[in-house]
Amino acid sequence: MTRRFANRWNGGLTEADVTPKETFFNRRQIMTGAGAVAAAGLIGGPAAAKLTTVPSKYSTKDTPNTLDQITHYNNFYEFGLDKTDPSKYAGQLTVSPWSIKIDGMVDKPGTYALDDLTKGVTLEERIYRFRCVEAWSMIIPWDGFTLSTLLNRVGVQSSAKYVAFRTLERPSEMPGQRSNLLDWPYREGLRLDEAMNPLTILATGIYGEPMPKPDGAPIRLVVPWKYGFKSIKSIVQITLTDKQPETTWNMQAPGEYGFYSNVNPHVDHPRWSQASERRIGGGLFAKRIPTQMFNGYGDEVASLYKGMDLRKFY
Ligand SMILES: Nc1nc2c(c(=O)[nH]1)N[C@H]1C(S)=C(S)[C@@H](COP(=O)(O)O)O[C@H]1N2
Ligand SMILES: [Mo]
Repeated sequence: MTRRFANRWNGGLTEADVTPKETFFNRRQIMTGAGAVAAAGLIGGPAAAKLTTVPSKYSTKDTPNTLDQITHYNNFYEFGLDKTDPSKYAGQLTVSPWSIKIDGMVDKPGTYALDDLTKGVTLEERIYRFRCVEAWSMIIPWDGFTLSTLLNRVGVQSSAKYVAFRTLERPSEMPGQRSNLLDWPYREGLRLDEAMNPLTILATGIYGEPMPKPDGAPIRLVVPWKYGFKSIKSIVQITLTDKQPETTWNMQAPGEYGFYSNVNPHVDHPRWSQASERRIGGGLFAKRIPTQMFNGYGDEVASLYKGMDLRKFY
């Protein structure tokens, strides 16, 4: 497996080097439920019981994808390049105990157990559109809480302007990290006002189940108006800083992936159009859907970018 990664590594790898596996879904006509996903070892952690969540006013009305689709068509390069690799290899990831180091420009830095960070927090169900830069999309019913809840708990200092995130680095359980496929650990960042926006959540589950491992157990970011790669998985570090953070895909291919990465049908990726998308589960011949500015969340977030040239700040 390591060899396969090494061979594919050519210094110019991009997020879309793997063709979407459309045929995969044609083979998977029988949709299985949460039970089958749990049985496959993809949902881990002590909280096997259903989580209690309240519906959120930010949810879309679109019909969600099935849990089976949501856990078998993933980008999680720590487990391989193929969309089906995370469903095959993420089961081995230990997600309990889990802690997050919070540092930088905060009043209460420290390494916090995940249970302590989420104690007393109400989980909301957020049904969000999720749009990948490769032009596929899903509708996912996340369970989570606003990132601002956590940031307010630790106290953001007035000097902070950005939030940086890092994923777990554990090659013994993450086979993709045994090669230099990407510059590990996976890194992402948001401007502080983006981070504090009520749409931005830390998700800990899907469909009332603990976060499935292929989707970034036990806790991952969800930023619904940005391309999928901004939504970093399996977070172990959150740093408040006054400098724009390095981000994995921007370091990998700066001409293709910028810091902002807002969903924008008018700004094409250098190698393909971003004007439309293919909904996962719609079948091979389903019509493509026109992509909406800010993924349809313009009312909530357009004001964050007033006066900015989004062609320049892509
Ligand atoms: N740590 C980590 N986070 C990641 C990725 C990754 O490879 N590693 N892939 C990103 C990309 S490109 C996408 S589209 C989404 C996919 O999320 P999903 O598999 O839950 O749909 O996760 C993002 N977060
Ligand atoms: Mo993506």
